[in-house]
Amino acid sequence: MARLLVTGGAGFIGSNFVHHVVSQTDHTVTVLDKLTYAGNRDSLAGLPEDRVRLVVGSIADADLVDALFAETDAVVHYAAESHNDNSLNDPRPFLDTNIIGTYTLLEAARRHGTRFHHISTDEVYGDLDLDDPARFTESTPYNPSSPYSSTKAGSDLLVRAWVRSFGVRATISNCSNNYGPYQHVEKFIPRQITNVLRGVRPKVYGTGENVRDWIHADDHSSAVLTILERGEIGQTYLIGADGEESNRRVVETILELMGEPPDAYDLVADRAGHDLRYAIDATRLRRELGWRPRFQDFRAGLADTIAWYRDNEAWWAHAKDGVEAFYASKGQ
Ligand code: NAD
Ligand code: TDX
Repeated sequence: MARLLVTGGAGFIGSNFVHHVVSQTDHTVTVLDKLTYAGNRDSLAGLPEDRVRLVVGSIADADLVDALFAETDAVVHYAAESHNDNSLNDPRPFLDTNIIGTYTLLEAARRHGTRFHHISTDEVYGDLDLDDPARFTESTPYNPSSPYSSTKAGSDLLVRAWVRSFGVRATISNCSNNYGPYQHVEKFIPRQITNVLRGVRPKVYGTGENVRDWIHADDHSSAVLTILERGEIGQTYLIGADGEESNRRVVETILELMGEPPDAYDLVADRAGHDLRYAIDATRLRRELGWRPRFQDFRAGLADTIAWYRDNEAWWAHAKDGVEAFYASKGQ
């Protein structure tokens, strides 16, 4: 049994990780989450109170972070400003949380000698051409495109420097696009599912040919737990489940699964600097740590996700109008 500190544990992937830890281990979890617009305490509802505790606060609050590290065996760091479109609108919170917040945690890890796992994204590697046979590996050079991905790249580099310069016991993982329950309606898949539930046509940026490499959030969680338990200190592991799909195909599948004509969507204004394609080669994680994804059938995973949003309107309804007003102001 270990005492875990999970930053950003009231967000999408962090809350999926907390559910996974509770069901698969006997660890206790303290969630440190600022409950920004993206955090939701309801994502932790129903978890046992003797194993999961929510502390509302910022990862950039050095005193609070120090006190929590003093009672923690290992930290899994999910907290971030996570949405590319928001980072194009107002980059500042991305610097404050993703860079200064990560720095604050690393300094505490250094003082307390705490095992630290840093959650990052494949977007740090930039993008690939649609017909490029290459996929990202752990040695692909960093080339981020957006304010969001550049701050994630910066935070990864801080972790690497704190490992080498100060001996912090850290690992890093860079994962592809996640889908599943508890994802904010600002993101692509929940936005389109909730649009269809509201009788609104899905909105696809540009030509819709952009490709993302989808993984179920629960598979991301099992990979992170594997790295936390057996990963080599100082190493980076890419996490992906061979799930490349164009945005068009994703929307067509959602429409089909929801009983609508597959062409009942609109092409809207493109995202500035929109990355074309991401693709992950997760060979290291599979070979060295023996990890395997459980959700191999994207269509079935999407059907489960649609059912979750249909059954949990109270979880997302309060955020929907504000998100759509933001997109409408940009012609999206
Ligand atoms: P999210 O936006 O759903 O959740 C982020 C959480 O962090 C929220 O609960 C928010 O309240 C909290 N937070 C924000 N600023 C904070 C601060 N200063 N202090 C404490 N808590 C704060 O994001 P997500 O999609 O769950 O992403 C989680 C992590 O996974 C991020 O680091 C992201 O870069 C990474 N990631 C996401 C994806 C994806 O597909 N969503 C893929 C790869 C990696
Ligand atoms: O309405 C939309 N229409 C659309 O076509 C939205 C919201 C998005 N898109 C496109 C943009 C992307 O090509 O869909 C794709 C996915 O968009 P997002 O859900 O915004 O994700 P992305 O920008 O790919 O980044 C996600 O994966 C990597 C997460 O938000 C990041 O946190 C993670 O690092």
